[in-house]
This record gives sequence, C-alpha cells and structure tokens, in this order.
Amino acid sequence: PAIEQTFIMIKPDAVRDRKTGQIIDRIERSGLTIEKMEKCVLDEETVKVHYAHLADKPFFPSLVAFMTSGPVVKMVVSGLSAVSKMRTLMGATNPLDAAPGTIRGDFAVDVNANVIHGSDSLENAAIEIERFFG
Ligand code: YYY
Ligand code: MG
Repeated sequence: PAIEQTFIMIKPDAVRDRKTGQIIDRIERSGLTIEKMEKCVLDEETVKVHYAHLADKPFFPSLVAFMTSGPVVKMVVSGLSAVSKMRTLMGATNPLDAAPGTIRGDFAVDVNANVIHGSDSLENAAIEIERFFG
C-alpha cells in the first residue's frame, strides 16, 4: 500500500451537532494523519462543482442548500491507502446501510445529511484537494 492523500469534509449537520471532535478522533485513531484543516462556509458555486455528477438528481437543490447551511470542517488526510481507508471508516452513503462502528453508521440517520464527505478515488482526491485548498 502507498501513502496517499484524500479530501475529507465534516458536513454542516455534524459541525452543528458538535461531532467534529469525535469524528477527528476516529480518523486519528485509525492511524491516518490530518495534514490540513479549516472550518469554513462553502459558497453555492463550489458545492455545485463538487457535486456536478449529481446535478440531474431530484435531491440536488436540497443537497446544495444543506451543504451551504452552515460551516463545514475541510481536511487533507494522509496515510497508507488513505482514500479507501477513509471510505471504509465513513461507511455507506445511506446511513441505513452503514455498518455500526462506521462514522455514518454511528452519527448519521439521513442520506441527505450524512455527516461526512470523503473522496472516492485517488484521482478525485487530487482534484478535490486542489478545489478546496488550492
Ligand atoms: O460519495 P458519497 O458521499 O458516499 O455519495 P455520492 O453518491 O457521491 O453522493 C454525494 C452526496 O449526495 C451524499 O453524500 C449525500 C447526497 N445524496 C442524497 O442526498 N441522496 C441520495 N439518494 C444520494 C446522495
Ligand atoms: Mg461521492
């Protein structure tokens, strides 16, 4: 396994519910390293580009509204197989399918507000790190 960097974002629901510390703790306990971290409010344009692959879905307008509804905590996380390791740690997109012990399984109840984003490939990780930290 290679050392990778991935882009992670704690979403507005989890920040609002003061889950940031517990989520960061899980990331660090898994052996991954937080390289960069910033709390910020996303603008609509950035969210629309980030989720462009979902632009034709019926939930897209509410997804954009949710992601701009309050601050997020964005991060660059590094470590061995960081991309897939974070996806495993996060659990399935729909919290109803996310296993207990995963971040979404333990902290999320709704697919529309599922607590955390993590890049789904090494290629997208590089694009997203540039988008949010470039
Ligand atoms: O990468 P991941 O976040 O696990 O899932 P995506 O398929 O990229 O969807 C991005 C985002 O869109 C998801 O985290 C919540 C939202 N969403 C939704 O609100 N309703 C769905 N049926 C599917 C996705
Ligand atoms: Mg995705």
